[in-house]
Amino acid sequence: MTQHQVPPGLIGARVRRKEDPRLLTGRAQFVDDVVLPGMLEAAVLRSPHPHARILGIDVRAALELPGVFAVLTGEDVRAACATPQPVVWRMIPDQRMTDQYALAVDKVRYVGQAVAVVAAVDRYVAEDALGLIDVEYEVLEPVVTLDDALAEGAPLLYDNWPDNVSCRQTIPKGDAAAAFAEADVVVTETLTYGRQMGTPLETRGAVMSWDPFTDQLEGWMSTQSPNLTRDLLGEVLGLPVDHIRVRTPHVGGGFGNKFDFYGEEVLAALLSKRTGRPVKVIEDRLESFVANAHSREQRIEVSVAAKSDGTIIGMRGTVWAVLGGQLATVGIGPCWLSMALMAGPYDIPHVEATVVGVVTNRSPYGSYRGWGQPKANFAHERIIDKLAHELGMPANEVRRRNLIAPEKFPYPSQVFFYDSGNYAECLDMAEQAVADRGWAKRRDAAAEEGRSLGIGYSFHIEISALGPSKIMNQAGLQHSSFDEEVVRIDSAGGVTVRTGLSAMGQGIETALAQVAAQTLGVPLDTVKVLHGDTETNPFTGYGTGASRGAALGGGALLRASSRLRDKVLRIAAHMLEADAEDLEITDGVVAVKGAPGGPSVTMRQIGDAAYRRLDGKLPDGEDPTLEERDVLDPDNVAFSYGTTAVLAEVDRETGRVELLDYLLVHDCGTVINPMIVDGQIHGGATQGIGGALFEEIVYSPEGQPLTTTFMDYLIPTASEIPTFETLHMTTTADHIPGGFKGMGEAGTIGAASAITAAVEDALPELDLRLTRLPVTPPRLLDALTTATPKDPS
Ligand code: MCN
Repeated sequence: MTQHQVPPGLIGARVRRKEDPRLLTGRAQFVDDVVLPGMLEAAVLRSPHPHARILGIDVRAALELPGVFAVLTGEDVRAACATPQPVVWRMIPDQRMTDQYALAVDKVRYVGQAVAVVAAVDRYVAEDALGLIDVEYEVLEPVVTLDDALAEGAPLLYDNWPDNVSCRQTIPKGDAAAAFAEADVVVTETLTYGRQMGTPLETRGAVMSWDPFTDQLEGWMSTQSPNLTRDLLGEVLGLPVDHIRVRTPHVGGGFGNKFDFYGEEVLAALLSKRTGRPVKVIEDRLESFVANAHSREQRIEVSVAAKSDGTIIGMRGTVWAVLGGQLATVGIGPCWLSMALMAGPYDIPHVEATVVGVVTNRSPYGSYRGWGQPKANFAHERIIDKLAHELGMPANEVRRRNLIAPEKFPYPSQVFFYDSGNYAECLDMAEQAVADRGWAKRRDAAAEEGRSLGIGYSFHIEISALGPSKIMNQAGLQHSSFDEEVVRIDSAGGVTVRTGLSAMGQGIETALAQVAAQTLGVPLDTVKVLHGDTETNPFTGYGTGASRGAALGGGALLRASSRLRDKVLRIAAHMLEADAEDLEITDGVVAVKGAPGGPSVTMRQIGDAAYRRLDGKLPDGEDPTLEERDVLDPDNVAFSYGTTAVLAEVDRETGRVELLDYLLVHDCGTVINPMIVDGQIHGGATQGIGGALFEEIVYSPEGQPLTTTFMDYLIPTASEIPTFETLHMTTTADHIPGGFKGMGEAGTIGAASAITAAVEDALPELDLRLTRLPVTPPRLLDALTTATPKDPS
């Protein structure tokens, strides 16, 4: 058996999630449940202006309020910190950095930027004290939109920059100019992706406790990346990392936002140092809308050069990243990825893609589930649809003609090597499934009744299993991206897995337990998975992001568990006076293969032999205890992929789009738990639907955010969400033990492309191209009234 094949069993089983009973019975503990003796609570004063110079801050009245223990301003933070807030993705070497601290020092550059912070006996007093802080601002002209920022003579966000451009990079593959010169047809599109963000049920928060006698810092945080957070805290605070412990209680949703490292955790640490007491800071929902990483907003110009038979020979594109007032932890990362993956799953020999990062007076642009991929997908899928329209071919024919063929893997794209896949088969499966379900008949029958139904497709790829650390370092990541897993059988035969990966709802605890239980041959409920503590758990580079948990954690754990199983079998062989090769482990009992009822030993007896009663039971030369660890730093990332098909209905009177059916054919290599994978796809697709039809963070022309409650920022509810169906295919990642690929972001990536295509299909008489997201009812009504009828020729 090769390393990427696993025998059927618990891996691949739809077992119920181990995490759910705690969550469903209300026994889960979140950061706000952490209460320490003498703990203070903090509140943050935030800028009401999008762009202003800070002329002075008077905190005297706030400090005098009974119950207030400390007030910090930007100058205090700068003096106390070793570095500004770090940016870990630096793929563009000459990028202009924004070097900001947890509190604004000289200028504010977005509404909601933190300006001062108060620690008090409780949040009420802290909030009252905020009202007593007097900040003198010189209000400056805001730079609200991309066009404002790029305009000749635009106000500058950074006085020492020549313009508002933070970075620009072009990555070529082949000779795009030559391809465009010899094309039969060239199509061009300008696309606008709206500004969005993840909205976890639990907002961000931290409790920090700085021991003044030992300089040990203990933190409880709602973060997806405890190890990275510990490292970055160390960097900013100038503390050795072994003085810092980060714990993550339950994380009530992360969605990428909680991957980033925020100023509030630094503020709580500094306040704790200043007061000698633990300090809690919890973001409220309004703060969440302005202080959380925003994402997605881009303008993308994309063109393809094609032959008249639909073969694409060249692609050009520019991603205009509408960054906020300062760089977030991931810097240009997500926007760079939109550029790097613009050609998507297509075998295009000549590509020239550019990313330009532009700062504006909006909240910082950071991580959100999918990273740059939904935008890259919107670019390549919308341009495919347009090319098909231009050539009078079905869009899926154009896709099929250009999808990377299975024999071309590993396939060199502009930047990455795609590892494996059978893309055309995936598209075929989706088309067949749609045909089997009679969607076209439903559409045509509805048309007879005067209703407007349409079918849309998209094809997506997803980068996952983020390693290999050295290459990522060379690409600009200021951190590692390997994973380490530890598995131990205790003296009573129970299994404990320790992981540095963190859980935020994606089911990693169950998935890892399945891998360990199957490999060790023990019942699932005897496996405990411990996570969320940097002191007691192994180091995971990066954090839980980039859909790396199942592949890297699963792969490392598979190897560690296999070695532990070998040791168990050696001990059992000694105890049973048998040959280890003749033994098997079933339900935690080791016995001779094919000899039911014969001599056997239980995991508990083996635990006893390895920990307590070594004499005579532990073979000579075998160390006591039962523990193994493994590190996985794969030599490539892994690309999963899928086809999304959507059946949508458009209400021509209201411009409302209703999703009637939603299908995804998906391949993430070996699936550990198909039930969780389906759930991940549903959750991701729900976010994708939000971004396609409902969610947008809107700013007024003056730079004020207008969407700061769920009354304005419309996340889809159960009534807007269709029934999802997922079909699986399996192309293993041969460089990952177990063959696992990641998929946690899959649903977000292809949703908007498929939905916009379905809406266009529902309005066949109109020459309608939907290029702006989200497609809200007013936008669609506007498009309906301005679109020209299709040329009947
Ligand atoms: N899985 C599997 N077999 C595979 C791949 C995945 O069974 N071959 C299952 C596993 O249970 C695994 C889960 O799917 O735990 C997701 O796996 P993976 O793709 O490795 O993703 P990560 O564990 O790295 O999770 C991160 C990813 C990202 S980047 C975001 S953001 C995200 C997400 O997944 N945020 C989530 N899923 C989320 N789900 C919930 N409920 N809440 C979030 O905030």
